Amino acid sequence: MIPDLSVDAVDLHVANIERDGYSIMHNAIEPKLLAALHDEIERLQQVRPGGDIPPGPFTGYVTRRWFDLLNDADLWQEVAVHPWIMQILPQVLGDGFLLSTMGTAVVGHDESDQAVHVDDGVYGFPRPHPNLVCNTMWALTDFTEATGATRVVPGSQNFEHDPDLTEAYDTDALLMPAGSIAFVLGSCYHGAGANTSGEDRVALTINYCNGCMRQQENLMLGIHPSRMLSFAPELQDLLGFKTSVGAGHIFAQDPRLEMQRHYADQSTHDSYLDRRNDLHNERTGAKT
Ligand SMILES: O=C(O)CCC(=O)C(=O)O
Repeated sequence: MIPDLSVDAVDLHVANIERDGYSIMHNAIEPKLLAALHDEIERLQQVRPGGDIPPGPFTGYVTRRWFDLLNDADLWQEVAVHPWIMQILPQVLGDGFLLSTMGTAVVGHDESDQAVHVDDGVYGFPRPHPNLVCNTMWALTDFTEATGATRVVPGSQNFEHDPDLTEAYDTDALLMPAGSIAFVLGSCYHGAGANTSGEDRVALTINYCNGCMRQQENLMLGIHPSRMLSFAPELQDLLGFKTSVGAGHIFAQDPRLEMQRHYADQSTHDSYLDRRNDLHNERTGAKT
């Protein structure tokens, strides 16, 4: 298991995120997990070829994005609660923050750069506002200029407006070796770089939000309750199994109690998952 970050390291990342809108952690993904993630992405390519969403100008034409990952291999449960991320995010998003969406971003060769955007733009809040979202970009291969490292506009979390998606901004590349994880604040202007390397840039985007915001993926509906009850309590909390200030209760109690009464006697095997991959073409509109 990866050792905890020191208090000084946590403080440094929190300060970087506050000042620049991003921060990079090196050697954050242990070699065994890194290898297992590559194997899992190859498996996803076999069972749901090309990713879970159709090609498009914003999400990419040769970028493979798989979602709903907590219904896939067990290792995604480990990814969601990475210990260093869990140490840092309470100071960025506040206690009771939630997992918002988990996806892959496997950017293929010849993909052009993505429009510069913000991840908390979905909420449409006037700026400046408190931190609503923080993304974590997991580099499973090297992030270089050529592979299409995520590009950021440092300090843009303080800008008064969300970016104009048609505009070209001065950006810096988040250069980092495979095994690193970068935090990118939801209000920091950013986008994937163009990939001219001839190889895939393999990454995860694991995105968290403040506990009073709606999660981007409807995780509470997408995962069967009895399956969620089999997850570690820390992950259940991130899915919404605990109250955040006054939000998220049932009968003014910890919602976990009612979830257990309701679903604990049901099988953790969700039979829908047996045919979920077979519906891939129907979901993405892919021709068979
Ligand atoms: O893949 C990247 O480098 C950034 C992805 C991103 O920002 C997004 O898809 O919202």
